[in-house]
Amino acid sequence: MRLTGAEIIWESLVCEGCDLVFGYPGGAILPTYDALSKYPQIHHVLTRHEQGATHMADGYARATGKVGVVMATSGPGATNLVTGIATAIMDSSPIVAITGQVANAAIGTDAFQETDVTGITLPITKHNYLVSDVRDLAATLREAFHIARTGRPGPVLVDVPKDVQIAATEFEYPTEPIRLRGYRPLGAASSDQVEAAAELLRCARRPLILAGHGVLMSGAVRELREFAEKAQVPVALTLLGKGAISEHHPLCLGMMGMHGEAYTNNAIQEADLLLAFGMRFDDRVTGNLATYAKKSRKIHVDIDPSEINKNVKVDVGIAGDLKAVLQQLLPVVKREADPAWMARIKEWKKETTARDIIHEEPQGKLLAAHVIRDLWRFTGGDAITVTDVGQHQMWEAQYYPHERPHTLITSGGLGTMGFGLPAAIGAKMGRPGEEVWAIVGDGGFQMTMAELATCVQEKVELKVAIINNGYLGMVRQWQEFFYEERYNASPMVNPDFCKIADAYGIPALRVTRREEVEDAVTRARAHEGGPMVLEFVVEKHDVVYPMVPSGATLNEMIRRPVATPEMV
Ligand SMILES: Cc1ncc(C[n+]2csc(CCOP(=O)(O)OP(=O)(O)O)c2C)c(N)n1
Repeated sequence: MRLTGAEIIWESLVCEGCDLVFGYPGGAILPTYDALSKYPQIHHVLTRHEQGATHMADGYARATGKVGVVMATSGPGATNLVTGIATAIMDSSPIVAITGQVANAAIGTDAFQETDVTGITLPITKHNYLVSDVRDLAATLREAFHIARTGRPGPVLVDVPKDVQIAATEFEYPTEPIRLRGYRPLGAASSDQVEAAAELLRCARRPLILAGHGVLMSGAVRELREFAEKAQVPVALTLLGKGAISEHHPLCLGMMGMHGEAYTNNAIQEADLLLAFGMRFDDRVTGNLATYAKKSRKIHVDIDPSEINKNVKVDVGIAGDLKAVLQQLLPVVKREADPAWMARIKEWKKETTARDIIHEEPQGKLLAAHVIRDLWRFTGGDAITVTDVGQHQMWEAQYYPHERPHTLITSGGLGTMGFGLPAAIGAKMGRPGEEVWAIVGDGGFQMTMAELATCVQEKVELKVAIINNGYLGMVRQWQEFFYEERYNASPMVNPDFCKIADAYGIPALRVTRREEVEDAVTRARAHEGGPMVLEFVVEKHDVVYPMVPSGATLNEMIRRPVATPEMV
C-alpha cells in the first residue's frame, strides 16, 4: 500500500491501538491534519494550548495505562509542549509527542517556525527522533510507542519534517520483534537477590514498605497487598503511590514525606528495614539524606537501574519489574507480625489524630481540608481526582483516601501548576465511565483555564473544584514560615470564576460555608452533558501541616499547634 508520510502517521497510530489524539495544528503539521479526515476511527481533540494537549495526553495515559498521544506544529507549537513533556518524564508517564518540523531542506536555516525540538527535549524525553526519510517513519513510530510504554515508561518525541509528511512510500507496519541496542527492559530478579531480600526481612523487627508509583505502573497492586499481609509489614505511600493499597487497609499508613502523616515519618525514621518498592527516594520524601532512616537496612526494587543507590545507599538493590520480583518474593517470605512495632505506630497515630484539622471547629470559616474531606464523603470516596499543585494538592493527598489504583492523578516530580484541569480532561476522556474531579487552586487554574473551552467543545462531563484562597497558597505558607511573613507576589486578585465559567456556558456555583458543600457537590455530580464548576472560597491564611522544612530531618516536622489541652 503506497501512502504519504501524513497517512503513515495516522495508520501507525491505528496500528498501535490509538483512537484519541490531543493536539493543535499549524503550518508544519498541516499535511498530517489534512489526512486526518481519512481516519474516522481516530478522534482528535483540539485544545486551546499545546501545554494543555500534553497534560491531557499525560492524564489520559495515567488514567488508562495506555500511551497518550499529543500532536503539535513546529516552533512555538513544539516549544509549548516542553512543560508537559518534562512533567511526564518526571512521573514516568508514557506519551508520544508528534511534532511537525520545517522541510528537510530548510532545517538549519532559521526558517519560519523552525526550532530544534529534538535538541530542546533531549534531556526531558526518554528518547526522541527526527525522521528525515519517509521510509523510516512507520518503524520509528512503532519504536516510539515501544519505548514509551516499556521498562520505566516515559515521553518520546517524533519530529517529522513537512516534506516527509508529503512524500509517499510503500507502507507496511512492521511486525518483527523490536530489538534496540542498549535498551532491554528488565524482568525478574536473580535468585541470590531474592534470597538476600528474604533474609533481611526474616531478621527484621520493625520493617516498613515504602510503596511508590512503580507499584501502579507495573500492575503489582495485588502482589503488594499479598506481600504486606503475608509478611505483616505496614505500608507507607509516596504521593504517586496513593492507590497502591487501599488507604483503609489496616496495614496502610498513608502518605510519607514533606506533608505526609507525622506517624508515618516517625515510623520511617525508627524502622529497622525499609522495603522501597517502585519509588525513587525523592527529596520530598526523604528530607535530609544525611539523617534519613539511619536505623534501617534497605531493600530497593525499581525498574530503572539508575535509581538504585542514586539518593540512598541500599543493602539489597534489585533492578527489575516490581510485579515479577514480588511474585518471586511471595513464596519465600515468612515472618510473624511484631505486635510491639504495630503498637508503637498506633501510639504515634493517636497523637497525630488529636492534632488533625478535621476535628477543628470551622468557626464560620470554610477550610480547604474540610472541603476535600466533604468531597471524599459526598463522592463516596470513589472518584478519580486530578489535582493541580500547591496546598490543595497536599490536602487532597491527606483528606481524600484512595482505595483503587489510578484514581489520583497529580504532578509529583515536576510539580507543574496548570496540570490539573487539562490532565483531568484527558483522564475523563480515557475513562468516561468514571466520575472525575479536577481539584485546582486559584493560581494554577488560571494557568490553563482556557481548556474549559476544550471541555465544552468535547462535552466532557468533568467536575471542577476551584479551591480559592486568594493566594498562591503554598508560596504564602513558605513565606509565613521561612520569610517572616513577607508576602511578596503571592496575593492574587482573581476574576469572578463563576462568571468565567458562565462565559463558556458552564454552570457554576460559589460555596462560602461548609453547610453548602454537600448540596453543591451533589448538584455537580448530577450535572450531565458537559463540565460543571464549583468555586470554594476558603480561608486565606491556612497552612498544610505537618511540614518537614526543606532539608530538615524527616521527623523534625512543623506540627499543627494543639488547639486545646484535652486534645493532646
Ligand atoms: C508552573 C509553576 N510555577 C510556579 C510554581 C511554584 N508554586 C508551587 S505551589 C504554588 C502556589 C500555587 O497556588 P494555587 O494554585 O493558588 O494553589 P494553593 O497552593 O493556593 O492551593 C507555586 C507558585 C509551580 N509549582 N509551577
